Amino acid sequence: MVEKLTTSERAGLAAALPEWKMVEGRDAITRAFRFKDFSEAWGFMARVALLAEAQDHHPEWFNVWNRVEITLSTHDAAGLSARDVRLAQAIDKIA
Ligand code: HBI
Repeated sequence: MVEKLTTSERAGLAAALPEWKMVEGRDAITRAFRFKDFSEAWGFMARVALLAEAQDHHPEWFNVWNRVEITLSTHDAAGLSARDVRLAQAIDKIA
């Protein structure tokens, strides 16, 4: 069982992940990305997919042409965990 983030860990989220927002009504974080075109968006998604697979932690995502929206939550924890923070930070490096 994966542990959810503690209250004090959550207090540091805005500083650690300034581009990510809490999803309303859900213990999850989300970020929207916009690229030049579909090819760039898909290239980004391919890189995130490999990263996610390597971390055994997978995003919920949505793509239309040059837009990609990613939502992260840990199903095994029924909420946000350190795994989400780790993946979000790695995604930020790719973007
Ligand atoms: N991805 N976002 C997310 N949350 C999980 O709990 C999760 C996952 N990918 C794989 C995974 N868990 C495995 O540990 C198994 O539970 C399938």
